[in-house]
Amino acid sequence: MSSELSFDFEVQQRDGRARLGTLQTPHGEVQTPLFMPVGTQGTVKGLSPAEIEEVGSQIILANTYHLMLRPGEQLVAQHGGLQGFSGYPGPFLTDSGGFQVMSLGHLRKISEEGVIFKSHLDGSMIELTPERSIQVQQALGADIIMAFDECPPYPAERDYIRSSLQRTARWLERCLAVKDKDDQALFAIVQGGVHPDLRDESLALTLPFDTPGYAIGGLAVGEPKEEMFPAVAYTAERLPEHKPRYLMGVGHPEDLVAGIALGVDMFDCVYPTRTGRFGYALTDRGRLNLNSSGARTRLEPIDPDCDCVACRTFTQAYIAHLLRAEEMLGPRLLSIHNLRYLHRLVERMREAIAVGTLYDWAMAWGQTYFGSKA
Ligand code: PRF
Ligand code: ZN
Repeated sequence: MSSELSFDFEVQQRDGRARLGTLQTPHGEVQTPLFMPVGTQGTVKGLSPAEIEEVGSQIILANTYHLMLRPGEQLVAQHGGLQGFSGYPGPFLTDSGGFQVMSLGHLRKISEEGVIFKSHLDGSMIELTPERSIQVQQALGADIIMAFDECPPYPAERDYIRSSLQRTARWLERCLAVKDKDDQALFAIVQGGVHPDLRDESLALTLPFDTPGYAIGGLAVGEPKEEMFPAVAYTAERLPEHKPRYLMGVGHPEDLVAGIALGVDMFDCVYPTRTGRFGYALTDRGRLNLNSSGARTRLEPIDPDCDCVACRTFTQAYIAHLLRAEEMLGPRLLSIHNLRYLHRLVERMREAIAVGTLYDWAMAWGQTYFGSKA
């Protein structure tokens, strides 16, 4: 196995199970815990690279599935990778593609070899295998690449979850066998649904590969939160102390607060940008609907304590007007505000971890966040 050059993770401080860390990547150092905006097509929808930096994003998630289909990984490679292609100079992480094949629903066949699916763009049949996923992710050039895994839907039969976590471990071995670039860190993905014994089995099959980071996959796929959080807690506390832990596809504010308290270091989710495009703003008092008639006459910003350009410059009434008039600045401003909100939320938690007050901070935050909805 190749050693990952210029990749390093250090835990600086702990508060309960929560950790404060630094992750060194070839394109810069990032502070954990962190939230990654989703840039599926090599762009965080609607934001320029300068705006992505201004809201406080440290690393962007891009998708193997979409970029291999269009424009093709070779064109990205001709730009020197995702940084040269997108103009965003910082670190990237790419997801491996299997999950996107499943969630886009064009899956044709899944076998030991890999998945065969119909392209959502032109209907052609495409094969994605562990080897091909790594080849594409190497061409895209992200700092962190993900193992090719299988994420069962919820609910799924125990036997199916079990055979798929075993297959995911065999696929991990195939991913590592073809990986031949040492400037990318490959993270393994632990599966096993919400079942502790299946999480144990996945951990036992995965940890011997000693990858530089681990993802908790297979959650936030429709299971109730009362089942998700115990599975996060169970898995996170069995992962190595000195490696980053990434909870895939999770990113509602309350999930970040709980996940960080349970020892997770990295998150990604389309939620802040998608809900922003739909006209919703995230705040400490819950989610604000700017499509509502009430918003049209509010002469105050979304959040007077927020330092984003939307809150520093505009009233809610103006943003509500933009949405009604279908002006593209509206969804853009809400995407900017929502990303800034999540990054600030995580920043506030990093500060609380640093001084050992995370528990009190989280209780106070929860009272405001949930209290105003009751
Ligand atoms: N595997 C991969 N990507 C993912 C997931 C997974 O299980 C999830 C689950 N929420 C989101 N994205 N490869
Ligand atoms: Zn704001």
